[in-house]
Amino acid sequence: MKNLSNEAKLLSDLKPVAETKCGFVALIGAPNAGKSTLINRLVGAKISIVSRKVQTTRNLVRGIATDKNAQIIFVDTPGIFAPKRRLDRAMVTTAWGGAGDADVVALLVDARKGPDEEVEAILSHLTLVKGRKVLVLNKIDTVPAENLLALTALLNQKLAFSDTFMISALKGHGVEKLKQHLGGLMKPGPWLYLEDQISTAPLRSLAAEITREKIFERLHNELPYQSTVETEMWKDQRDGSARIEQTIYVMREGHKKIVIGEGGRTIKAIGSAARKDIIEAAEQNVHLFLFVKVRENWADDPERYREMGLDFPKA
Ligand SMILES: Nc1nc2c(ncn2[C@@H]2O[C@H](COP(=O)(O)OP(=O)(O)OP(=O)(O)O)[C@@H](O)[C@H]2O)c(=O)[nH]1
Ligand SMILES: [Mg+2]
Repeated sequence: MKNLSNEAKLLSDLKPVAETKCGFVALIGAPNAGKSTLINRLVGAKISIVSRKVQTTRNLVRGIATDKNAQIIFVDTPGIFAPKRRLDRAMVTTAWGGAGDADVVALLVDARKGPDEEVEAILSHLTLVKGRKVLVLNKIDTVPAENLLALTALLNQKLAFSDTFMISALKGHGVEKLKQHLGGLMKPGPWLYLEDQISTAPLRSLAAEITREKIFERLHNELPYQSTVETEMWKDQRDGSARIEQTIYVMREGHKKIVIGEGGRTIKAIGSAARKDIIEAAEQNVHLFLFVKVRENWADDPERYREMGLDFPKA
């Protein structure tokens, strides 16, 4: 009797392991291809910030989705381009690192742009990356259908993709099918994250990213890539709300003036837009306090890289 119940217990322990599947899918592509838009759509919530401008994502953002018994851990990566500055190099190295560690690499290509120089460079490097590769043509809402077949043929000639998908991350077309396919590619194994977890980033980093997105939206022309945001304090209050203090680092005194704006108008607008999104992400009321600090060389400061989740490139 004892043995039997032991056996039953053993079986019940083993069963979920045998049935579940899990794995990593890296989304790579040129800047602005729509990687972050896609990961948000796959996960069903905003976990990675999006903008019209290139080079929005700076580090690896993991989003967790499930398809039946498969847990798929998507890794959003910074856009890959020819890096110049130290921060660019850190971002591109990180993106390729994400691709190398994944079970499946999904290359996102902006169907409107097609295989430009950036995509060509990624394709030639991608041949060196092991593992299964799928091609995802994004933004199909912007091009006539006949162009897509030609583009599929051309890109598949350059690299042997196991499959090609045509999607609109923005509108959602084809995304479910892509998710199901990727779910089918996951290997048997236990889930690495809890069923209801959608991201591995702590809320405080997401909150900092949200504020960065709002700065980007308003000030990209004045401050291209010249700011970074850190959440310095997140304190849950008795009434269920959170007091959050964030510092916006800029490079020059002049930039500080731009962020603050006339009579504090700009920073107020940034703060209220960010607060709205942070409330949604945190599911609690939020009091957001923003501070602006000048750090001429923040882009050369290892501490800032650590906060961003990037390795600091020596040169
Ligand atoms: N029309 C259209 N626009 C899209 C689609 N997917 C993304 N976009 C837009 O493309 C722009 C860039 O999207 P992101 O998701 O930030 O692109 P990304 O690849 O993450 O960019 P980086 O982080 O800079 O590498 C945004 O303005 C999106 O709204 C799509 O399917 N159709
Ligand atoms: Mg992005």
